[in-house]
Amino acid sequence: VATRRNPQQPVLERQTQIREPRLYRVCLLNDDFTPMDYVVRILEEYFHKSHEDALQIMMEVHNQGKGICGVYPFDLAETKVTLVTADARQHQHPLRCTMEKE
Ligand code: NFA
Repeated sequence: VATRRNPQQPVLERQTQIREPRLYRVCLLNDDFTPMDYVVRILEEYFHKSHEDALQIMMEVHNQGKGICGVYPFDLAETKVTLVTADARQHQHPLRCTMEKE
């Protein structure tokens, strides 16, 4: 259903405040069981990383306990967390993927 402009209200006074969406970091957390090559595959497939970048992020997670896969608006971040978690569980890996406010 189309919303109509109130003809009493001049168009020029209907200026709307536009804001950038809040951004969220999507992170992977280390564990002792998920295979390294699987984590690299996840970073390539869901976060569009080059093989080199994927390897580097995977090693950061492995060594530091956590690494950033990407920064996205809420809905995209949430979708990535859901898809990565589903993929990991399907493959019976305990890999955890989380999101946090930038
Ligand atoms: N620590 C895992 C291993 O040694 C690898 C891993 C990296 C797991 C990044 C989770 C995240 N197999």
